[in-house]
Amino acid sequence: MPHCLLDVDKDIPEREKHVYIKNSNEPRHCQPHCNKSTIPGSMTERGCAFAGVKGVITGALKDVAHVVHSPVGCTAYGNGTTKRYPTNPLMPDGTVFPIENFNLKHIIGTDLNESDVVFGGMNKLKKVIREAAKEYPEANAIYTYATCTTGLIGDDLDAVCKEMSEELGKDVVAFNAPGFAGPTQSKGHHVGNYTIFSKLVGTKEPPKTTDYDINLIGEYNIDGDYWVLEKYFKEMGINVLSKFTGDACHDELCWMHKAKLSLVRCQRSATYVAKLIEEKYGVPYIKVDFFGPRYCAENLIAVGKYFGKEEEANAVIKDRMDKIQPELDFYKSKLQGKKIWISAGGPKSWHFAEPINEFLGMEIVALSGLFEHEDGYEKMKDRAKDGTIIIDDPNTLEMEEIVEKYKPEIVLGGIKEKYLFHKLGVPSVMIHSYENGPYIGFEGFVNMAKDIYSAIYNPAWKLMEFQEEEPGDAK
Ligand code: CFM
Repeated sequence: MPHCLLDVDKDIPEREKHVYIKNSNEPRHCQPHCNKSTIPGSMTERGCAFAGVKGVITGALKDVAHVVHSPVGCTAYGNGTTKRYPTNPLMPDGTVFPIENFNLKHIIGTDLNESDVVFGGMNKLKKVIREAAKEYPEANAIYTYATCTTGLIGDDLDAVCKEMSEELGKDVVAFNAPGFAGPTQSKGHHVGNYTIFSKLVGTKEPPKTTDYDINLIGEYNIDGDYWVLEKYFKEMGINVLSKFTGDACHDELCWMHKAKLSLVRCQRSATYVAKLIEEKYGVPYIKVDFFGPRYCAENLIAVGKYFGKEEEANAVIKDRMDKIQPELDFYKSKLQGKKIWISAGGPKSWHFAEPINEFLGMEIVALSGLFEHEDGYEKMKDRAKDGTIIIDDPNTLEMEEIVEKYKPEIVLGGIKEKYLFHKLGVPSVMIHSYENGPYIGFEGFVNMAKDIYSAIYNPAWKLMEFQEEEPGDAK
């Protein structure tokens, strides 16, 4: 079946398959190929498996020291300052964690060199773990990470961590997701989930429990998203016992087996751990979506129903909708009919597609993902109208062509492509780490609408003039 291809992919069959144009007459299984290795030469924006575990799953924890077993490059890449995970210093037992002295933004590297690669780096890893424990005595645990180099030379991180846990008297955990372990960061999410489940869940007890305890899984508190949801749950009388992992501490992961219900917020990166907890400890889980007013309301009601707190859920919804409705109406009047491309890792592309159309009246012309799997592309497909281009792991040339052909008036994307779009004269708002977030929940959706509005209506775009290049211009 011939796909409507992008011109730049005409002679690249491996890429052609990753591009799909929504056509509701086609069978359900028609969708872009995904979760496959990027082809050499394609300028991907994906992250590696190590980025998936450290940059997504564990980096948000407030009281953990991270030791990256690698040459210095991976350490620079994994530095937490690039990710916006704010944390509150309050610990579950009411004490205050000294975040200022600790600086969770730092990671500690083993700085492998050639002789370590030849003779093995395990002794160096031990030395660095000891140094980390000394440098950050407040850290309640130390996590260490394999990387491509240590994966290749075969250093046994588990053995080192076992020895160091005994020596230091605190949890030292090995995350074995060397960069090459899978095609994308998604493999690192997977390893992170299994490691946390097998090494930590069930090893500690919470200071107290209630009948309304939940695990909020796959919520990383990007630009304060978790704090929005936390308020809703508090007002409903529901207690977040553990977060996985935004604004969380190490111990919370260890007592996730004690909750009454798990909510899975990011279903790509964290459904695994919820399933494992259900299988072993009988804690049921539900997949939830709090992006956009309608999903947020529906899912708060679902959680409310589970705990017999539907009325409380309705009260939260009414209060927030009353507050945001006038602003929503304003932004809709300004954004109605504008064309938009949503380009996230995967989940946010399907979370936001319908709300942006329903509440802001915008027309989705393109959806894309970096590491999404079949189930996620199926959702993108279900939520797009015919003719929408759905593309997996787009490269720069493809992005340029999509801008040219589909003419989005704004792209929701990441920092890696933001300035590419700006150079093409198209405003771009960061949907990964946000501009002026949080973007979740009722008020979060208004924050996003406001950022989209100010980006599109910024008078700077009128000043851009495009001149056709004359042949011979480039000297
Ligand atoms: Fe989940 Fe996320 Fe996302 Fe993600 Fe990401 Fe992200 Fe994302 Mo950027 S955990 S999959 S690996 S919702 S960092 S907060 S925005 S690509 S769609």
